[in-house]
Amino acid sequence: MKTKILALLCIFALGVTFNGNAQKLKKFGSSIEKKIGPKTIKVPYTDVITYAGYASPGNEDEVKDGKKFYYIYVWVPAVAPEIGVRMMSPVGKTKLKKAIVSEAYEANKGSKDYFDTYITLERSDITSKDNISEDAVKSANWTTLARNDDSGEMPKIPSGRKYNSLLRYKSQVGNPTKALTVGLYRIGFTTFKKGEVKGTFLAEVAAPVKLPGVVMAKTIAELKKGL
Ligand SMILES: [Ca+2]
Repeated sequence: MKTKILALLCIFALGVTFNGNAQKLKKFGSSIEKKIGPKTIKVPYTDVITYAGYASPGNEDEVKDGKKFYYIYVWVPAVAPEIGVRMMSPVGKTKLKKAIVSEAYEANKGSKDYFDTYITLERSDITSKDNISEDAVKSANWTTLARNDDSGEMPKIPSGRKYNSLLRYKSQVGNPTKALTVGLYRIGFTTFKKGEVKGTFLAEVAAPVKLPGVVMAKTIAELKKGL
């Protein structure tokens, strides 16, 4: 009996340790704050799109400034007041209830690999969905609106460091180059360090209002299917 209790205690202790390191995303709070009693909370975004992927050497979309970039494309069909982007690696214990799960993630979901994430939010000069094509995307002008390396709001990576990324970008109404107008956007994700990127990741794009017709995809071909 004593051994049994001891074994149970051991399992319990192990469970606690695992949970302590488990990566799990909480609700994605917007920049809008609300007082609830003595606490100030960030009101969660109402529209969140989640993408689960797996980055591996050789499947990057572009090498820019020595960094291997992977892109997720987002078609924004209406003027948005704010866009939130966050990314974590590895996927860890986060539930993928409504996520878009890529084939690469499905094939590698058991992987323990992860990397130090780095995100960018870019807008193209493509403002009509009829003009979206592989060639147009390649030759488009891309403007970086925001970037983030490490965010203290994100779960720590398995080594205990706060290396995951989060950004919130508010539309600057009246400033055509900084407003979140209708158009094709992309999230660039890479590592802080230059070199190979390998591991599972979750990327989320979010808005504080329901934006009907938002399409998010890893490739232009997939994006066009959803338009
Ligand atoms: Ca980072």
